[in-house]
Amino acid sequence: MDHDMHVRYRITRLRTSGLAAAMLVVSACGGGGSEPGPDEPGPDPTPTDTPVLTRTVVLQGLSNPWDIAVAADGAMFFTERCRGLSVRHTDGTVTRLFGTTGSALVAPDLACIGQSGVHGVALDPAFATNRTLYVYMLSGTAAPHTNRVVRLVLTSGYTSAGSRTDIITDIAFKEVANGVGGAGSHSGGRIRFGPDGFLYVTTGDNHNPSLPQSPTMIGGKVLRVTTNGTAAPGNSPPAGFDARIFTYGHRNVQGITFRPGTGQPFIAEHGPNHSDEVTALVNGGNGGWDPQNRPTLSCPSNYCGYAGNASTMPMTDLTRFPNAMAPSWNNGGASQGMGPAEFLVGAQWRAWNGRLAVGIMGGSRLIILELSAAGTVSSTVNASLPEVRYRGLTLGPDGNLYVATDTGEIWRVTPSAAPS
Ligand SMILES: [Ca+2]
Repeated sequence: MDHDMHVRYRITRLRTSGLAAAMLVVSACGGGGSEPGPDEPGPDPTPTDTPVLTRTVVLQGLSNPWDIAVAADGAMFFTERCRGLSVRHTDGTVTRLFGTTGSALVAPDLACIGQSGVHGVALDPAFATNRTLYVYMLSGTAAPHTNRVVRLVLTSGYTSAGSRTDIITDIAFKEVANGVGGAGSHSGGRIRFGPDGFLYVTTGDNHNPSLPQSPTMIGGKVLRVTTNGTAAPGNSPPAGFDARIFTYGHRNVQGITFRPGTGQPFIAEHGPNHSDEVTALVNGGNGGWDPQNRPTLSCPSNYCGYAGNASTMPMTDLTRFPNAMAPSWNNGGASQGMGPAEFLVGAQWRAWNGRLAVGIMGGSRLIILELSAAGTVSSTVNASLPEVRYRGLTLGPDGNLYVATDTGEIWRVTPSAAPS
């Protein structure tokens, strides 16, 4: 009896303690909102309800919008694959800042070939004071073309861009079509600052069988660099690897986001004809993708990436690389064009607070993944949103999710509690 009472007491204490912690989180995320009055209920400290999503079309008629970054002052920066970087000011007007003719700063070397062109955009952690941002783009400055990360400084009011500095210039590009696809394939291109203040850059394998496991070529990798493009301190790839490499052995990573609470990076990458993967990254880890020639397969252009199945050409080859990072989720074994990923953060996301949103292009949906503490996916649900190709996802400083679609639109998705 005493033992049972003691157990009940402990459970009560734990619940009370958990409640207090949850209430603190809600309070911290409340943004200084008004206190509930004496007759009003306080906020639900542990919402378990699915949020109601309100979708607003912020921009339409765009040309392949690819990525979005929202500043604390409400300015929304976005890229269009073949045009460049623009900003939507808070009054709704748009200024083309960087890219093709008509931009405030023209990039004469900008190229748009196949899947490649202008991809990711990220704001400097000190953007509010230094108005510096970063863009991933395909450049024809050198032959062959290269994918680059370019740093720009904006004028006050965001009316023009200058001080262009190409901080990474040697990300490989697929120059020539081969037996498995056209030029410009698999360029990666999402860029995000982590909570550690360093810039993470995702790259692709270019349909080049050697890239993912190459120690020196930086395609098929996740890079972690300073704002000057040099290797961030603490990267620990194997000996002999380029010091900018954070993880390697990837196919075509186009989503990266950081888990709230732990800061661990999670990526989303396309599978070939199977196994889209979400993977929690470990510093120096191998993603286990190796499309180099396999004697048992018939591989066009010596690229085996499409030649096998989940057993003979796995996205994570634990036979060749027993220590590879196992995926958190593999899309049920399917390949539906997994692209962007973003953690949802804040009490306004109700039960989805802390869950991972993943955009699917071929499969035309937004998936919400619930993760265990260990990082494996414990449940999935499709968001109630239109069936389009989800190209870009960004959580704004206002707590809303911004979505770029292949139908040329940017949406703001606002969560709220269902009316009781
Ligand atoms: Ca993998």
